[in-house]
Amino acid sequence: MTEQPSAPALPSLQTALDAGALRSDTLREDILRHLRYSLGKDPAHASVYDWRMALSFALRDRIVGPWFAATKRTYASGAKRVYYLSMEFLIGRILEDAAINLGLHEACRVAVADLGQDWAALVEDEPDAALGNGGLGRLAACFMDSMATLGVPAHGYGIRYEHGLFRQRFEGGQQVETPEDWLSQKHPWEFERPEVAYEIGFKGHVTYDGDRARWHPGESVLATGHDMPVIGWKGRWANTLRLWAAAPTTLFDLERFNRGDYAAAAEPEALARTISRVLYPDDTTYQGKELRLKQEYFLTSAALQDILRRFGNSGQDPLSLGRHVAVQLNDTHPAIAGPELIRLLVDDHGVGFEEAAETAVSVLGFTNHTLMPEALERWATYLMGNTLPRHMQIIERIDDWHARSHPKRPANTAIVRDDQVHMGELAFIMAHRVNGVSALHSDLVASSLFPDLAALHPGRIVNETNGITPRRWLKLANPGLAGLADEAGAAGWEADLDRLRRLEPLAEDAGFREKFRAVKQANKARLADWLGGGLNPAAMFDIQVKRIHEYKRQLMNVLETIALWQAIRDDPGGAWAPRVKIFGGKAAPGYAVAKEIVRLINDVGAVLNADEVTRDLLRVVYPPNYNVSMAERLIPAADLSEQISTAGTEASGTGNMKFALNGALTIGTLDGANVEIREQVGAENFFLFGLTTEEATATRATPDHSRAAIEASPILQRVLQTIAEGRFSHEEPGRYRGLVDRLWTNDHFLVASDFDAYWQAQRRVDAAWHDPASWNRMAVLNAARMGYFSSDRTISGYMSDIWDVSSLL
Ligand code: 26Q
Repeated sequence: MTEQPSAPALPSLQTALDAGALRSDTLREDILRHLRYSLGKDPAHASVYDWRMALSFALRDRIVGPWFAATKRTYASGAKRVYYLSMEFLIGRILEDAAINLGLHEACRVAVADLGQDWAALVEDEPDAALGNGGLGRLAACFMDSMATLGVPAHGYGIRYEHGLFRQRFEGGQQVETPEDWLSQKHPWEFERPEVAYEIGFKGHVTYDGDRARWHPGESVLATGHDMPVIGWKGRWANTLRLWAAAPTTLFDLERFNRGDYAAAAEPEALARTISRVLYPDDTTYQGKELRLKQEYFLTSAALQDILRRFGNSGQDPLSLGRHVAVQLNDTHPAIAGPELIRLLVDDHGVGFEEAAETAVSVLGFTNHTLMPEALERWATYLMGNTLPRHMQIIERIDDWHARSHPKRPANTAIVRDDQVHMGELAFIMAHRVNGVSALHSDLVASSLFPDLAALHPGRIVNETNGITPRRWLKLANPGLAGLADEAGAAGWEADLDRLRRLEPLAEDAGFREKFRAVKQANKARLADWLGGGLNPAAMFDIQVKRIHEYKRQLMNVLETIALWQAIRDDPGGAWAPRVKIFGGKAAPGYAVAKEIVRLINDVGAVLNADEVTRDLLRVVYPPNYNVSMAERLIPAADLSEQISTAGTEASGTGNMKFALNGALTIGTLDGANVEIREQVGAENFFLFGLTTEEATATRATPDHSRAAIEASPILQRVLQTIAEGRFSHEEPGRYRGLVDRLWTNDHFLVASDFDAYWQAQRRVDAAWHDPASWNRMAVLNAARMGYFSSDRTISGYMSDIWDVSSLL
């Protein structure tokens, strides 16, 4: 046997569970200390806000130890690091999640109660950190949680938007947006880092010093870092989410000021404030807005400068960057990273172009989240050339380099074509791995989105099916079910979700099923209370919550709701399964069709809920302002999960996973991760309907497909007739005539073609509901078989397939 040289011992990790920290009495003293010294409040005069702040600071104190220890170990190990670049992090509330990960959930309850306060009230006082639109941003938040749990040395990089996603209200059933204002209160989970600041340039011109280019930006702003620690399960590891806020570069101001150009001197300040002011609320149609491009470059440049500064401190050769650093691009939004990294290497470090390009490719990975052509980012060359003149040159050089390395490449693989910079092609060419987010989606990325680039770069496209963190989406959201899983022998599922398999045999155990049912029932009763309106908690809670999009087909759901209402009215004594249809979700402010669907749902709800004949059997509820914290209330109370997108349109979906994990049954199409969920839970425990991707493509190509489908469906015909007559819009009978006309003539998402299959599947759901033992057996099996969809599994896949990094635990 040969003796292995022993590696130097790494600094030890300090977990949050170390002696003393778990005790509620020390926690209570720390809360009081923070109330007094950090907030300057006497307990007698402290508000809920004050108590929440004091508790947050006391918990934050307990994160700092593990956080420093993890940082020390990362430096000492010299291990490869991961950087996750995302324009969105949809985090939600932090306090309770931190308490759970620290193992202090119970201690918090006790300490807070000892102080005469209500834990739930403190938790609910916290505003959501809503720095994202939907699935892509929430995925980034789940990934941060999993990377901290798995001990991956990682940073997240994002923008510290002053205003996150808008707040939604309904006025006369119509969506009204108001600004979100999460930073109006102090944000206790961040540390401002005024010393971490980088200059970010825009516009200007390029000069040459020999063949060395020099970019002279015409404008610049400072990116300043704000760090949020992200603590993993049991407090064994913590990473940093570094969010950039824009600030004026004062020196620049002064120069202009001294020239007497006072108006111009004020410009950079205004520009700076704008850049991190607000999250773009559109996740549907791409619009070539200059401010959006500036935001994307702002994030990307600040992150890469920070990464290179940290790497440079270690004194290594820039060409070895790919061995030490992995940078993941969350969609194309930070895809300017390719040209920016080349620029920094070539212009600032004197590296040759080709070596720089190869280095960049070895560092970068690109995740695609959408196939929809209208959502793909493209920038007009004049806008790119004007905003980032040096990058435009580099992009052309990359295109040239790629064309020369692949002399037979088809014209449509070019980054610059039709006077536009195609960010998808740029990201693909500049990344050593490109991944889709479900098996079906990754196949479609290769076969329809980038077929020619896929052929030029075999092995580059991989699949990493999405996942969700079981800490937030089971333990925090559904303590009843979490406790039952522990009790029933699956303890430890938080870090090993496959352990839920141990519940599988209990699906046959009537006693266990009864406990499982009781948990669901309690969750439903709590939700019914919160929603108000005297909902029947014994009714089936049928829920569709997600952004409002034509492809997600909330419209098909509301049409089926109307059909069901008509069927019940035709036969009020029938054996109907009582249902509460719950909708939730925001429409992008500029997406008129989505807003029309929002209004229709509300209009239909108003009529149906007032109908004495049907109101005990069918209700429609649409609580406004769906967000992460509302999801935590709704999902654990769901009986039926609606995942009904047109096949081939939803990249993955992650709500679908949250529902099934919480014991809801899915009615769904063969789209995104539904396919894999159905494989895992078993086809017999999933209500499948609808066209496949291939069938959908073929149907779309058939002239008059929707007319044929409507004419073949008396049920759908009657529904459309009723809407067109103004039954749900008495004061304006023509309100939905356009919507109905479009279904007849221009039904791209195949609502009509899938309607009857959906209706039939819903009737199978009704039948199943009438056999509670069988329903609950299926529900148990759904939860028990969802282990695969832990984001810990997803991150393990990224670690081995894309990043080549290992855990430091
Ligand atoms: C692009 C340019 C300009 C302004 C905004 C945007 C933009 C912003 C957000 C484009 C797209 C998004 C968000 C996309 C998104 O959320 N996609 C979802 O990603 C999830 C995680 O992978 C998947 O589960 C969903 O299927 C997918 O729709």
